[in-house]
Amino acid sequence: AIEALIFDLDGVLADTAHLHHAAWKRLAGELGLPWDDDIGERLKGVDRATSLDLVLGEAAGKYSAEQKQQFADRKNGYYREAIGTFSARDLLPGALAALTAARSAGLKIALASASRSAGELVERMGIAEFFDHVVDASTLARAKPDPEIFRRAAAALGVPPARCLGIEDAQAGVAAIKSAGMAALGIGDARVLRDADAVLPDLTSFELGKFLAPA
Ligand code: B16
Ligand code: MG
Repeated sequence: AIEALIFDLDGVLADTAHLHHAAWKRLAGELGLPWDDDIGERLKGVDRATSLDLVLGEAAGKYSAEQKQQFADRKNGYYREAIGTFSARDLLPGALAALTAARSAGLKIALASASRSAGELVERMGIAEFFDHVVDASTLARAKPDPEIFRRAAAALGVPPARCLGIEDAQAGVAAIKSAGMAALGIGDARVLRDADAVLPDLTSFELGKFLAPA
């Protein structure tokens, strides 16, 4: 049976994907790089350095490691500016209800976000106290789709992966959950999140009872 829920943040609980997207697009514009809005889907759940490589595309080889670090910092500055006014209003629909249901059912709850701003965001949105553990993204050796972040969350909760349900909006995230040996609930488009065990358009239709049955 499921004993823990491990949530992704961006695109699952918090409406931040468009802000990451806008910050990268601004950087790309400044660098005179081509921009295709489809890149937004591929940036989801991917860590900052990998996102930068996707944005730079063929131009990636032109820049030194120092320049790339500066670009990543610049994008992060734009993003940090955008989340400076974040509050409970920026929770995605159904997020608070899902967290409340999980806590009432006595489940453990962890946050497995690739974002280094995750801790600040959950504070700003007023949901920090729901989490028994928040993985510190800056301490990870490998980014999603590697299972490290989900494994770390399960270990911190003391719950075996087979009894955890991971909840993700990104392809890379669903892949990470499955490689960690967990059940995956995808949030978004079922055609994109093909490898998830179940997919919902958003958390408003989340019914915890459906996921608690013995595995
Ligand atoms: P930062 P998640 C991910 O968060 C975002 O989806 C992704 O777009 C972003 O690049 C990544 O966090 C790193 O964020 O630059 O703030 O450290 O979906 O794993 O919650
Ligand atoms: Mg996400």
